[in-house]
Amino acid sequence: MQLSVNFPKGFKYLPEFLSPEEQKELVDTLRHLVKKAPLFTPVMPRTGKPFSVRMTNLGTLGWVSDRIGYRYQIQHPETNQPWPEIPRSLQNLWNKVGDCPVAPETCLVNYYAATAKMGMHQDRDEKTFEAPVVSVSLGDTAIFRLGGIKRGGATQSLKLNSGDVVALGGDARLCYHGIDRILSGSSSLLKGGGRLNLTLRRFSPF
Ligand code: MD6
Ligand code: FE
Repeated sequence: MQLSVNFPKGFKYLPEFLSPEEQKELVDTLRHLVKKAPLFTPVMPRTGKPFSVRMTNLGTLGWVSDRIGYRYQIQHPETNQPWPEIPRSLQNLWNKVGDCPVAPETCLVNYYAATAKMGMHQDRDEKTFEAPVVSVSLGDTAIFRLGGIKRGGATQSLKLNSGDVVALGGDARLCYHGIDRILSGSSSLLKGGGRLNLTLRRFSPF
Protein backbone atom coordinates (compact mmCIF):
# COMPACT_ATOMS: atom_id res chain seq x y z
CA MET A 1 0.00 0.00 0.00
CA GLN A 2 1.29 3.44 -0.91
CA LEU A 3 1.11 6.32 1.57
CA SER A 4 -0.43 8.97 -0.64
CA VAL A 5 0.03 11.55 2.14
CA ASN A 6 3.63 11.77 1.00
CA PHE A 7 2.86 12.50 -2.63
CA PRO A 8 3.56 15.99 -3.91
CA LYS A 9 0.52 18.21 -4.47
CA GLY A 10 -0.65 17.73 -8.05
CA PHE A 11 0.51 14.11 -8.27
CA LYS A 12 -2.30 11.61 -8.78
CA TYR A 13 -1.93 7.88 -8.19
CA LEU A 14 -4.92 5.84 -9.39
CA PRO A 15 -4.13 2.14 -8.91
CA GLU A 16 -6.19 -0.34 -10.96
CA PHE A 17 -7.88 2.48 -12.82
CA LEU A 18 -8.41 0.21 -15.84
CA SER A 19 -10.13 -3.15 -15.40
CA PRO A 20 -8.44 -6.26 -16.89
CA GLU A 21 -11.02 -6.16 -19.73
CA GLU A 22 -10.32 -2.50 -20.47
CA GLN A 23 -6.59 -3.25 -20.47
CA LYS A 24 -7.03 -6.08 -23.00
CA GLU A 25 -9.16 -3.90 -25.26
CA LEU A 26 -6.65 -1.09 -25.12
CA VAL A 27 -3.78 -3.45 -25.98
CA ASP A 28 -5.74 -4.76 -28.99
CA THR A 29 -6.34 -1.21 -30.17
CA LEU A 30 -2.67 -0.33 -29.69
CA ARG A 31 -1.52 -3.42 -31.56
CA HIS A 32 -3.34 -2.14 -34.66
CA LEU A 33 -2.05 1.41 -34.27
CA VAL A 34 1.55 0.27 -33.80
CA LYS A 35 1.34 -1.56 -37.13
CA LYS A 36 0.66 1.82 -38.77
CA ALA A 37 3.21 3.72 -36.68
CA PRO A 38 5.90 1.19 -35.74
CA LEU A 39 7.98 1.41 -32.58
CA PHE A 40 11.35 3.04 -33.28
CA THR A 41 14.50 3.34 -31.18
CA PRO A 42 15.20 6.97 -30.32
CA VAL A 43 18.79 8.12 -29.72
CA MET A 44 20.19 10.73 -27.34
CA PRO A 45 20.87 14.21 -28.67
CA ARG A 46 24.54 14.75 -29.69
CA THR A 47 25.90 11.35 -28.55
CA GLY A 48 23.49 9.22 -30.58
CA LYS A 49 23.34 6.67 -27.75
CA PRO A 50 20.18 4.58 -28.21
CA PHE A 51 17.41 4.68 -25.60
CA SER A 52 16.62 1.32 -24.01
CA VAL A 53 12.90 1.91 -24.64
CA ARG A 54 11.32 1.84 -28.07
CA MET A 55 8.63 4.38 -28.82
CA THR A 56 5.95 5.71 -31.08
CA ASN A 57 3.23 8.35 -30.78
CA LEU A 58 -0.45 8.98 -31.40
CA GLY A 59 -2.15 12.31 -31.96
CA THR A 60 -1.53 15.47 -33.94
CA LEU A 61 2.00 15.72 -32.56
CA GLY A 62 4.59 13.22 -31.34
CA TRP A 63 7.70 13.50 -29.18
CA VAL A 64 10.94 12.35 -30.82
CA SER A 65 14.61 12.37 -29.89
CA ASP A 66 17.53 12.15 -32.31
CA ARG A 67 21.05 13.58 -32.64
CA ILE A 68 19.57 17.01 -33.28
CA GLY A 69 17.58 17.13 -30.05
CA TYR A 70 14.21 16.50 -28.43
CA ARG A 71 11.14 17.92 -30.12
CA TYR A 72 7.52 17.45 -31.09
CA GLN A 73 6.77 16.79 -34.73
CA ILE A 74 3.70 15.92 -36.78
CA GLN A 75 5.11 12.87 -38.56
CA HIS A 76 6.70 9.51 -37.71
CA PRO A 77 10.49 9.79 -38.17
CA GLU A 78 10.77 6.56 -40.19
CA THR A 79 7.52 6.33 -42.18
CA ASN A 80 7.16 10.13 -42.45
CA GLN A 81 3.40 9.61 -42.08
CA PRO A 82 1.21 11.53 -39.65
CA TRP A 83 0.75 9.77 -36.30
CA PRO A 84 -2.49 7.73 -35.89
CA GLU A 85 -5.28 9.32 -33.88
CA ILE A 86 -5.48 8.94 -30.10
CA PRO A 87 -8.14 6.27 -29.52
CA ARG A 88 -11.46 7.30 -27.97
CA SER A 89 -10.84 5.24 -24.81
CA LEU A 90 -7.68 7.25 -24.03
CA GLN A 91 -9.41 10.55 -24.78
CA ASN A 92 -12.12 9.50 -22.31
CA LEU A 93 -9.51 8.58 -19.71
CA TRP A 94 -7.92 12.04 -20.09
CA ASN A 95 -11.34 13.63 -19.65
CA LYS A 96 -11.89 11.66 -16.44
CA VAL A 97 -8.55 12.26 -14.75
CA GLY A 98 -6.85 15.15 -16.55
CA ASP A 99 -8.74 18.08 -15.00
CA CYS A 100 -8.16 19.85 -18.27
CA PRO A 101 -10.76 21.62 -20.44
CA VAL A 102 -9.11 20.73 -23.76
CA ALA A 103 -8.22 17.45 -25.47
CA PRO A 104 -4.76 15.88 -25.38
CA GLU A 105 -2.69 16.47 -28.50
CA THR A 106 -0.28 13.62 -28.11
CA CYS A 107 0.14 10.20 -26.60
CA LEU A 108 3.71 8.97 -26.31
CA VAL A 109 3.86 5.17 -26.36
CA ASN A 110 6.96 3.68 -24.70
CA TYR A 111 7.69 -0.04 -24.84
CA TYR A 112 10.00 -1.53 -22.20
CA ALA A 113 11.51 -4.94 -22.79
CA ALA A 114 12.75 -6.76 -19.66
CA THR A 115 15.97 -4.77 -19.23
CA ALA A 116 14.76 -1.33 -20.36
CA LYS A 117 14.68 1.63 -17.97
CA MET A 118 14.34 5.38 -18.07
CA GLY A 119 16.60 7.87 -16.34
CA MET A 120 15.28 10.62 -14.07
CA HIS A 121 13.86 13.43 -16.18
CA GLN A 122 11.32 16.23 -16.29
CA ASP A 123 8.74 16.39 -19.07
CA ARG A 124 9.43 19.92 -20.23
CA ASP A 125 9.48 19.95 -24.02
CA GLU A 126 5.88 21.15 -24.14
CA LYS A 127 5.02 24.78 -24.80
CA THR A 128 2.58 24.77 -21.88
CA PHE A 129 2.79 23.19 -18.43
CA GLU A 130 -0.78 24.14 -17.52
CA ALA A 131 -2.05 20.71 -18.63
CA PRO A 132 -1.04 17.55 -16.77
CA VAL A 133 0.82 14.57 -18.16
CA VAL A 134 -1.40 11.51 -17.65
CA SER A 135 0.30 8.11 -17.70
CA VAL A 136 -1.16 4.63 -18.20
CA SER A 137 0.80 1.45 -17.43
CA LEU A 138 0.13 -1.86 -19.21
CA GLY A 139 1.90 -5.19 -18.83
CA ASP A 140 4.83 -5.88 -16.53
CA THR A 141 5.12 -3.89 -13.30
CA ALA A 142 7.59 -1.00 -13.24
CA ILE A 143 9.50 0.52 -10.35
CA PHE A 144 8.73 4.22 -10.77
CA ARG A 145 10.87 6.82 -8.99
CA LEU A 146 9.34 10.18 -8.16
CA GLY A 147 11.36 13.17 -7.02
CA GLY A 148 10.66 16.86 -6.59
CA ILE A 149 11.02 19.75 -8.99
CA LYS A 150 14.75 20.08 -8.29
CA ARG A 151 17.21 17.50 -9.59
CA GLY A 152 18.96 15.51 -6.88
CA GLY A 153 16.33 15.97 -4.14
CA ALA A 154 14.59 13.28 -2.10
CA THR A 155 12.79 10.62 -4.11
CA GLN A 156 10.28 7.89 -3.43
CA SER A 157 9.68 4.69 -5.25
CA LEU A 158 6.36 3.19 -6.23
CA LYS A 159 5.29 0.15 -8.20
CA LEU A 160 3.21 0.82 -11.28
CA ASN A 161 1.15 -2.24 -12.13
CA SER A 162 -0.82 -2.95 -15.27
CA GLY A 163 -3.92 -0.75 -15.32
CA ASP A 164 -2.53 1.89 -12.96
CA VAL A 165 -2.82 5.54 -13.95
CA VAL A 166 -0.70 8.39 -12.61
CA ALA A 167 -0.76 12.07 -13.44
CA LEU A 168 1.72 14.87 -12.95
CA GLY A 169 -0.24 18.09 -12.86
CA GLY A 170 -0.31 21.44 -11.11
CA ASP A 171 2.64 21.86 -8.73
CA ALA A 172 3.86 18.34 -9.60
CA ARG A 173 3.89 18.92 -13.37
CA LEU A 174 7.68 19.36 -13.46
CA CYS A 175 8.64 16.77 -10.84
CA TYR A 176 11.59 14.58 -11.78
CA HIS A 177 10.69 10.93 -12.38
CA GLY A 178 12.07 7.80 -14.00
CA ILE A 179 11.79 4.04 -14.27
CA ASP A 180 14.42 2.10 -12.29
CA ARG A 181 13.47 -1.28 -13.67
CA ILE A 182 10.80 -3.62 -14.94
CA LEU A 183 9.68 -6.71 -13.06
CA SER A 184 9.87 -9.11 -15.96
CA GLY A 185 7.15 -11.76 -16.02
CA SER A 186 4.89 -9.97 -13.53
CA SER A 187 2.02 -9.68 -16.05
CA SER A 188 0.75 -11.85 -18.89
CA LEU A 189 -1.12 -8.99 -20.60
CA LEU A 190 1.39 -8.46 -23.41
CA LYS A 191 2.28 -11.38 -25.64
CA GLY A 192 6.04 -11.64 -25.36
CA GLY A 193 6.09 -9.73 -22.07
CA GLY A 194 7.38 -6.28 -21.29
CA ARG A 195 5.60 -3.06 -20.46
CA LEU A 196 3.82 -0.31 -22.33
CA ASN A 197 3.59 3.17 -20.88
CA LEU A 198 1.30 5.71 -22.48
CA THR A 199 1.64 9.40 -21.63
CA LEU A 200 -1.08 11.79 -22.74
CA ARG A 201 -0.09 15.43 -23.03
CA ARG A 202 -0.82 18.88 -24.38
CA PHE A 203 1.86 20.72 -26.29
CA SER A 204 -0.04 23.92 -27.05
CA PRO A 205 -1.32 26.52 -24.62
CA PHE A 206 -5.08 26.95 -24.48
C1 MD6 B 1 6.99 5.40 -17.50
N1 MD6 B 1 6.72 7.72 -17.27
O1 MD6 B 1 6.09 5.23 -16.68
C2 MD6 B 1 7.62 6.73 -17.67
N2 MD6 B 1 6.10 11.19 -17.49
O2 MD6 B 1 7.41 4.50 -18.20
C3 MD6 B 1 6.95 9.00 -17.48
O3 MD6 B 1 7.99 9.40 -17.99
C4 MD6 B 1 5.94 9.97 -17.05
O4 MD6 B 1 4.69 8.40 -15.75
C5 MD6 B 1 5.23 12.14 -17.11
C6 MD6 B 1 4.15 11.87 -16.31
C7 MD6 B 1 3.96 10.61 -15.86
C8 MD6 B 1 4.85 9.63 -16.21
FE1 FE C 1 8.14 11.49 -18.19
